[in-house]
Amino acid sequence: MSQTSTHYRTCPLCEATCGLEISVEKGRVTKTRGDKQDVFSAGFICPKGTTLGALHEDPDRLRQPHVRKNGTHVAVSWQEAFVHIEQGLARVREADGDDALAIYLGNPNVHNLAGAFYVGPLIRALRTRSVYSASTVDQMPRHVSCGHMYGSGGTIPVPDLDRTDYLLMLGANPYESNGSLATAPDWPGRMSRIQERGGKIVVVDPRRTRTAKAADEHLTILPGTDAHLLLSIANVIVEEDLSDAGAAALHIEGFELALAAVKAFTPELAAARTGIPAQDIVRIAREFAAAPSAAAYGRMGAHTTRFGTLASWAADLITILTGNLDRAGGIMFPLAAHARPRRTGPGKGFKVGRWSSRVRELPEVQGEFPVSTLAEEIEIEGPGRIRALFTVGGNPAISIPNGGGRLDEALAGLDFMVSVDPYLNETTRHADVVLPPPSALERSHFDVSFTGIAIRNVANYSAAVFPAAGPSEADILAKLSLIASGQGADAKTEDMHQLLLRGLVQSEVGKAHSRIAGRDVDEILAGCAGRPPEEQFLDVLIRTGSYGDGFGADPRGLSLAKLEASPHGIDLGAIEPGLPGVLSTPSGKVELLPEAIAADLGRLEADLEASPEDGLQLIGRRTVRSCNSWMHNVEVLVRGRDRCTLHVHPDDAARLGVRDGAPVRVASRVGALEVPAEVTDEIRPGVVSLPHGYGHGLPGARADVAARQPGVNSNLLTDSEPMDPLSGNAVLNGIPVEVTAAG
Ligand SMILES: Nc1nc2c(c(=O)[nH]1)N[C@H]1C(S)=C(S)[C@@H](COP(=O)(O)OP(=O)(O)OC[C@H]3O[C@@H](n4cnc5c(=O)[nH]c(N)nc54)[C@H](O)[C@@H]3O)O[C@H]1N2
Ligand SMILES: Nc1nc2c(c(=O)[nH]1)N[C@H]1C(S)=C(S)[C@@H](COP(=O)(O)OP(=O)(O)OC[C@H]3O[C@@H](n4cnc5c(=O)[nH]c(N)nc54)[C@H](O)[C@@H]3O)O[C@H]1N2
Ligand code: SF4
Ligand SMILES: [Mo]
Repeated sequence: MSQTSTHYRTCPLCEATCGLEISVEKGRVTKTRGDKQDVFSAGFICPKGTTLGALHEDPDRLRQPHVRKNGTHVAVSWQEAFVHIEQGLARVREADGDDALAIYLGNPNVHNLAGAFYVGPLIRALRTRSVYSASTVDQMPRHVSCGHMYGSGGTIPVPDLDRTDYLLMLGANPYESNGSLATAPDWPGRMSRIQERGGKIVVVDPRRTRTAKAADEHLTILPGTDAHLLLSIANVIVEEDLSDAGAAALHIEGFELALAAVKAFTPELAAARTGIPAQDIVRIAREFAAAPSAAAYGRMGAHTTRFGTLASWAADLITILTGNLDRAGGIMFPLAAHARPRRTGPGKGFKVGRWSSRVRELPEVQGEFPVSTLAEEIEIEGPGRIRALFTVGGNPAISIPNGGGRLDEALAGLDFMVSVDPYLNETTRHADVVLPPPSALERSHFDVSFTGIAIRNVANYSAAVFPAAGPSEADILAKLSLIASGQGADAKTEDMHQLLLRGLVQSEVGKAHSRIAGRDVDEILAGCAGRPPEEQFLDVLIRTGSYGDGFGADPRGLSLAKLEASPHGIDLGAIEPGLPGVLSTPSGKVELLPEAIAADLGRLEADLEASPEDGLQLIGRRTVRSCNSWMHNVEVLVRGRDRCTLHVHPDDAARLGVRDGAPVRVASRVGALEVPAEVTDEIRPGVVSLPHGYGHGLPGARADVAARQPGVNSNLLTDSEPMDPLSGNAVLNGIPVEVTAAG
């Protein structure tokens, strides 16, 4: 057997889903390049893409379960770890009941198959409503606005990057982040092709980012005011009679009401709030309406503010008012390989608030509570107080408001904590038991989440590069589910897998419209046997999905085996119009002015009168060599200058007596920290920026490289009180701070 081999696989680290070509020699990765033949990424990668080998070999990555004994984590057998969990869980349940259990799900869950299929069963087995995730420090506003407009939180239109003539981007920096809620490898290339086609890109950001530099126009907005900008653009479109929903009009409810709702939001008032001159707002509105096709696209900067859901809605609003919904070059609904075939007719619609949080009585959204409330739910006494926490692939001690201080203390005070994570990080250092999943190279991959929001319909399966040294993440989560449902540490995970799979197939054959309606369950199960369980799930979804082979019904259709035989992926074509089949609102139409949105507009209108902040406002940023909090342990990515600095505009620096490179003290309502200043005119005066994901080197954490350049935790400054009320999303941008020279 040859000792060198080449493997093609999709990078699971961010939303861009780049294809990698990985060379392996004697069991070690020797080279990683972009896969030029990948049907979607065509060779594009970023610096992180080459580090899967380094992550796999990182000596700090846990290979064995760890249990905390006398304050330190020691390696134990899997059996010992599971018995420990069984006992710990029993203790908490006996003392405080099911309501004392909670779960936090971090970002990597949407980047692997186990997360897609095994997190739900674990939540059900825990019998708890205390579910938290990184979604409420991220994209929850988008789920909520789309849920109200299109009927489901998962029905998210994406900008048609490859065909649009006009892209208005708010609070997104894909040159560093590689994009979000619009999966597209090589944003830079796709953006320049918009310009080569004669199109225009406008970037709205308080910072002159690399993305802003590449754009045709950059508007330096004041933080937290994107909803104002977008509504004033809508106002111009309406006042100047430029609105025309085009072919989508047939499927839109509330058009006239929406036109009336934007009356108050004039460009003059918006100018005062956003810092963008009224004549620019008017011009952008006219350009947007006149463009042959146009798309408004907002992300982190637009969503993680007090008006996040309104901003998300308003971006779709202006796109719809100008006839750009569901057509080439506008915003469109992808159709992934595993997506259910579309059906028309009214749906159940989108509901929030089916239950409420204990302390602040905030509504459940998508089955979750705002993660900003996690600390108080642990701290405050009374029935239902959280006493045991499961975390799966997350680091809330760094990623959520008040993470470093208050949540850190709360975690230390829990009665029991279990983490599924490959690292002892700032959060998992508090866990009684840490269960490490295999590395990314030790598992197969398919992007269930991101093919659903990709700007082109593609399907790409990758096989594992190395055999897994321990149980798969699906096995770990299945075992936790068995333990949580009272079946003990010795229960067989295979039984759980079979139960879940059978359930999926049974429900599918029972659906009148399914491609396998009425078929024999055992026959179908036999048809996808012989693979890891998470792949069998995927196979069932793909084969019963929109392009599927229906287990023999359509031999030309897709199956996992077909994908496996196409290591560079299968291109399923450009996105096609999907109305009305994508909709699941009770009306069966797009709700242009949903009730919840209409009710919240008053809050924005009241904010028109607010005077702009006179002090400094803090915003975040990402750099291409980071991945939230967990990749600062990769030497090649952190080499060189310190990237955890406070960006300060020269005018502010002069006024505050702050020198480039010198330490400054930054204080907010809730906390303070010291960090080196970086004086740069790439940020708007009055605004300062600090990246998140730092604050390493804490006792009990194990990440040697990261600890050498620990940086500071920016979420010591963010406040867990203010929120976007419709989504429960945290406010991570536009935080009032004071900056003073330190030292
Ligand atoms: N390199 C790298 N890539 C990543 C990640 C990472 O940590 N590092 N994380 C991944 C994840 S989980 C996500 S969700 C995505 C996020 O992807 P993006 O949404 O592109 O996120 P950011 O790069 O943070 O860009 C947000 C931009 O908003 C600007 N901004 C701040 N406040 C405001 C405001 O009020 N209004 C406007 N208009 N702009 C504002 C900031 O200056 C910043 O440039 O990135 C993913 N990709
Ligand atoms: N101030 C501020 N705060 C922010 C943001 C911001 O822009 N500004 N961004 C927010 C955003 S968009 C996000 S998504 C969150 C991220 O918040 P989190 O998801 O809480 O944090 P991460 O740093 O992504 O931590 C991921 C963890 O998963 C582990 N991990 C990696 N791969 C796997 C795997 O395959 N399986 C399992 N089980 N674990 C794995 C890593 O070791 C790491 O510990 O942070 C948010 N916080
Ligand atoms: S852009 Fe994202 S998916 Fe592509 S190589 Fe970098 S981290 Fe991986
Ligand atoms: Mo995120």
